[in-house]
Amino acid sequence: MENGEAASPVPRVGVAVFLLRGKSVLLGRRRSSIGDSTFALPGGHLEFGESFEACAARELKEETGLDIDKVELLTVTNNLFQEPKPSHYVTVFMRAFLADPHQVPENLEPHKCDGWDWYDWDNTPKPLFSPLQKMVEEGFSPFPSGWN
Ligand code: 8DG
Ligand code: MG
Ligand code: MG
Repeated sequence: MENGEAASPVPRVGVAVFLLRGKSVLLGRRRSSIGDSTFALPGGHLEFGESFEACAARELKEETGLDIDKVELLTVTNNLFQEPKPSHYVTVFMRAFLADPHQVPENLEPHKCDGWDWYDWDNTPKPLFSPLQKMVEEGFSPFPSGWN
């Protein structure tokens, strides 16, 4: 039995990262039992003892090979998923920038993602992963105020 899959289910903590470049954010199409084939941010599960910033940097490195900089907390959302079985994530959304603007994302976990690309936040690809879709509908912006 894996962590978080106990007989009595518990909420888990996800950390998702808005990696910003100009007006765009990095998104990839998920290959996962939760939100399969929807576009989502890079991110993953908070490990025991880990800071949000360290988790963001680790997941970015593992999933895309990118090094990030200026990592900060944006918001937290509470997410319930019914399929493929009930699960509950408290998701911490971070913002970050490329440490080296010349670095290019690589798809390092092709079993979990179809590939990474930059998408204009004003014109996101469809379908978005449900927690992200909800944020778009609520008018959420990951950009610093006065950005562009
Ligand atoms: P890990 O084994 O690398 O720790 O986990 P992962 O396979 O990378 O986990 P994940 O599903 O990518 O992220 C963990 C959870 O975070 C995800 O199942 C639900 C929550 N989550 C959201 N929104 C987003 C998002 O936009 N991107 C990602 N990656 N996770 C998100 O609620
Ligand atoms: Mg991961
Ligand atoms: Mg992930």
